[in-house]
Amino acid sequence: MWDTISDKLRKAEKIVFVTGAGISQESGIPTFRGKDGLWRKYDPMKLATIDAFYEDPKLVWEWYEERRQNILNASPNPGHVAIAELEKYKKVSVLTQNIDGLHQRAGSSSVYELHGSIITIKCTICDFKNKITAGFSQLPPLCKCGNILRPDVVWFGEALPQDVWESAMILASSCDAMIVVGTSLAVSPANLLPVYAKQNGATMIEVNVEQTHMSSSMDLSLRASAAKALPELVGIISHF
Ligand code: BJW
Ligand code: ZN
Repeated sequence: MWDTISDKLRKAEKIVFVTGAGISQESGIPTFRGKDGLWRKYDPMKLATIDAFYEDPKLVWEWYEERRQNILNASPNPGHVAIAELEKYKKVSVLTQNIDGLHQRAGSSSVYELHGSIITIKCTICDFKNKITAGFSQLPPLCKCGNILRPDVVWFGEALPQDVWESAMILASSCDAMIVVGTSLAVSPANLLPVYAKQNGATMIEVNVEQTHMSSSMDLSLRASAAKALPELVGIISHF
């Protein structure tokens, strides 16, 4: 069975990775769900919805600033690096739910940020959007128009950036192989991407330290950490 799968992976032209918080866990960035997950300590409805933000923008900003500092001090791990390396051999796209920018810092050139980015801010009212270049003198920071700025991330109940989502659906539906890494697949609509790939006959691989509801639908489900499994997997795919 392994021979057939590795053969299909070597022959695949278009490979899509769908990644979640688990891929950055070994870079020291906490996941959301699970025993050390952020949602054990914090209530998502008090931090990751627009209502929560308007209720207490300072609290939400403090949480994002603490996470942003941790992310800026973190480095891509061998899992991120392996995905970037695969670009030497295949057409690779990365559809990530992560806001940490570590795929780009590892060298991946085709990254679609489904849930936005922690290093970008946008205005709650006008069209202003920019990269964060320095610390803030006050929280919440204010836009030139006088209104509150917010992190450019997607909270519960908000739509994903439409252009990113449309590209992600097309890439998922047309890839030869999809590798799903470090996501619980608990959050929609990102958790539909493996469904689209499978419906279109892609070879499906999962890398996760735990089982997910899609593990049994995979051609291969590796119960291993991303930093350990991805360099091995990429080695097999790129070994002609
Ligand atoms: C390892 C590992 C290692 C660990 N190696 N593996 C009821 C009310 C309101 C909304 C809904 C509702 N029911 C359904 C919804 C929809 C909602 C949703 O799905 N909710 C569910 C939770 C029930 N979705 C939305 O609201 C989305 N928008 C939407 O649907 O819009 C509709 C719309 C259309 C048109 C107009 C308007 C609206 C938006 C979802 C936004 C999610 N946002 C967050 C926060 C973003 C910013 C931030 O980071 O602060 O995104 S929530 C959080 O979950 C974050 C993540 O990207 C996302 C996914 O989590 P992920 O990555 O899977 O992490 P974990 O922790 O869950 O899993 C980690 C995995 O790694 C585990 O499996 C581990 O085993 C594994 N692992 N270490 C390998 N070393
Ligand atoms: Zn503004």
